[in-house]
Amino acid sequence: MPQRQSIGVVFWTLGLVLASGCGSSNGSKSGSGGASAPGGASGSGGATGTGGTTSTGGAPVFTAVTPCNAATDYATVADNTINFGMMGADFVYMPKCLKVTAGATVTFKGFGIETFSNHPLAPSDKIGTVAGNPITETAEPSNTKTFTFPTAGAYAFFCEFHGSDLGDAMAGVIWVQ
Ligand SMILES: [Cu+2]
Repeated sequence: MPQRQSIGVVFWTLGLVLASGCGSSNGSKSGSGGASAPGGASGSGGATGTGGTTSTGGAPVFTAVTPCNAATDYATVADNTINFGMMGADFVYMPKCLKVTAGATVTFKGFGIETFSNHPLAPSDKIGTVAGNPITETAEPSNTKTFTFPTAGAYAFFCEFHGSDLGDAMAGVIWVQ
């Protein structure tokens, strides 16, 4: 079977080469030969998905995720840092609703002596974009952790001591556009 497949790929590639190498009149002829080769490049389970995040205008659709239920709740900050344990605001993330562009890194930073031991960080598996949330459970005695967000979505997080996976109290959302 692997041999048949690789032969198919060779024919397909050959068809592609011929198609691109020839003029437009006989290029289509070569191309059709390639497309019918066994074990070709066609696959199932393509990239289309349900419940997409793009609107007709192409801009990301806003999705309300507790506690960030309005698009205007989201802040942008120059260093993409979410602080926690700030004096006078010990049990909140600042900002709790952060907007970044796809590919950005976001740093969670404890103020002063506050660490992830005091405020264990976790991704929500109940609200927002659950699949592929780059945030991983972090409970170590350090106060800085950085995550990269390659894909658009609304990624919810919370403090396991002072928040909940439903977005209550010490919790927030990173909206990646
Ligand atoms: Cu906490």
